[in-house]
Amino acid sequence: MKPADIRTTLNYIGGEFITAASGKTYENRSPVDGSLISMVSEAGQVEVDAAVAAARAALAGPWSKMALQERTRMLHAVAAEINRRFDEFLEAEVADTGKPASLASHIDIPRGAANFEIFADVVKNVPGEFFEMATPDGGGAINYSLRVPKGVVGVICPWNLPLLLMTWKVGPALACGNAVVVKPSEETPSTATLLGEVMNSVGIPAGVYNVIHGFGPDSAGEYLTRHPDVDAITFTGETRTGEAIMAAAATGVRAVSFEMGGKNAGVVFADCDFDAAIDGIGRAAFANCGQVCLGTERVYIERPIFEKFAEGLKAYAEKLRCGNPNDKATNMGPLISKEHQTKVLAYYEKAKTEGANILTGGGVPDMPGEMANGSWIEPTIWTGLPESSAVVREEIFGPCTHLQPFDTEDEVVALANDTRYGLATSIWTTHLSRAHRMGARIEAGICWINSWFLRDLRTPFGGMKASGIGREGGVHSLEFYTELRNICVKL
Ligand code: NAD
Ligand code: 6OD
Repeated sequence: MKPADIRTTLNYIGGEFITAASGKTYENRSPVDGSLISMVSEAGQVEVDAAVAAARAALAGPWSKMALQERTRMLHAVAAEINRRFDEFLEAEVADTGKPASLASHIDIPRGAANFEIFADVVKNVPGEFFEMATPDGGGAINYSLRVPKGVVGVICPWNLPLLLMTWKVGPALACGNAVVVKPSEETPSTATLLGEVMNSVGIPAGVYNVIHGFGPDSAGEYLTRHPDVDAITFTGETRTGEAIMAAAATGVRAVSFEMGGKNAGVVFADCDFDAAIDGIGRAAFANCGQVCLGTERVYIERPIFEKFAEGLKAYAEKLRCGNPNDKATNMGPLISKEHQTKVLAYYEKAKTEGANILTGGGVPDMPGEMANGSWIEPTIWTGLPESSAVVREEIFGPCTHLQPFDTEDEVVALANDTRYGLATSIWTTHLSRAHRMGARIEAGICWINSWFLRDLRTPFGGMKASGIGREGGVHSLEFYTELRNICVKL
């Protein structure tokens, strides 16, 4: 691409698209072929201060005075505008991530719109609390609750489902009347920026939604999470990053909501609907090139069907087609970056040195032409590793999974729970009672039975153990994005 054709992705502060005062930029490169997508204007402390100040000012302006009906109408308008500009969002998301357009058009972009609709409806319909009480003088008293916005919310996002995960937090935050400063991942700056145009065009007041670009430590991410005028921080990303953000949030005792890593177990019983289990575990292991926090990197299979299941999953993996994300036949994109490819390949090597049996994959596919410069990787299935192996214990975040046979329910519960994480699980069985028993016994915030990534946005979403703090979704999001106040009236 010639320099004159290269776009600059700008920060969005107080309703305006801003170049950082330092003039610093960084490259946003395509994971498909390494080509330059845009130069990104890197926010410094000055821009982070400006974004937080713009958000604070918005809270003092028309946003906080706006009637709930009007605020929620505007959020529906945001959703409608995302849908109207669907193709632009799709193009931007596919360019940044390299994920197949067929996937992004079914999941990422529709959810970007739905995340505004659902939370607009939730806040309109959630009832308050009311308690009557007796008092010694016989007059009595009543108590009722009020929900008020938390204030300025810092939103720190990852790169795997950029628009979906960002709006999953911005939707409820705005529905509750907060103002936000979003720090998208440095890998995927585009759709958050495009959303700024949407906010302007539907008339969301300036400063309600702000976007600053940059990295984590010693950059925009850290400046935002350390900013004393940020009231609460919501974060999706790696557990290690969550630890750093929690330390930053300790100053000023700011509230946090964390959705973090996982090493999720899939459990397949011999009585499962076999084809449905292959399809479900196949998606859980390989969708989005394995870059889904809810994905399954460990599968436990009841011994009588172990060999058959392993063959079935191998066939599933070998049918996946890497390629241009805009080709209809492509159902597997690249990893997000060369850096992530190096990390995932290191686990592929470790699996070899630890003696894994490689059922399929284990390397980098040959890609034609310019795509040879992308961060491609083969979907990979291993068997035969000990449970103590780093490959079985650590989150890899790639299209890979380890298969292990089991004999009893107690055994598989112990295996599934032997992890510091607790995000999600999927259980495949037609035995009704066992399905419920397993759902209760596996330590995970989200349990799918005979399904995977089936989302009702009213349900609580989040992780146990090192996978998260708090729950978002439906009314649960209100617990984080509002302060609940009690008013006690003596009668
Ligand atoms: P990451 O933690 O590296 O980065 C996430 C965001 O945090 C980025 O915007 C980054 O710039 C920022 N950041 C990094 N260090 C920071 C710091 N010290 N202070 C402030 N901000 C900082 O995660 P990633 O690589 O972008 O995403 C992959 C990870 O996200 C995986 O571990 C995955 O499991 C997790 N994830 C979890 C969920 C969930 O719902 N539980 C969803 C998606 C992804
Ligand atoms: O569906 C969601 O709301 C959600 N937070 C999904 C997370 C996927 C992780 O990669």
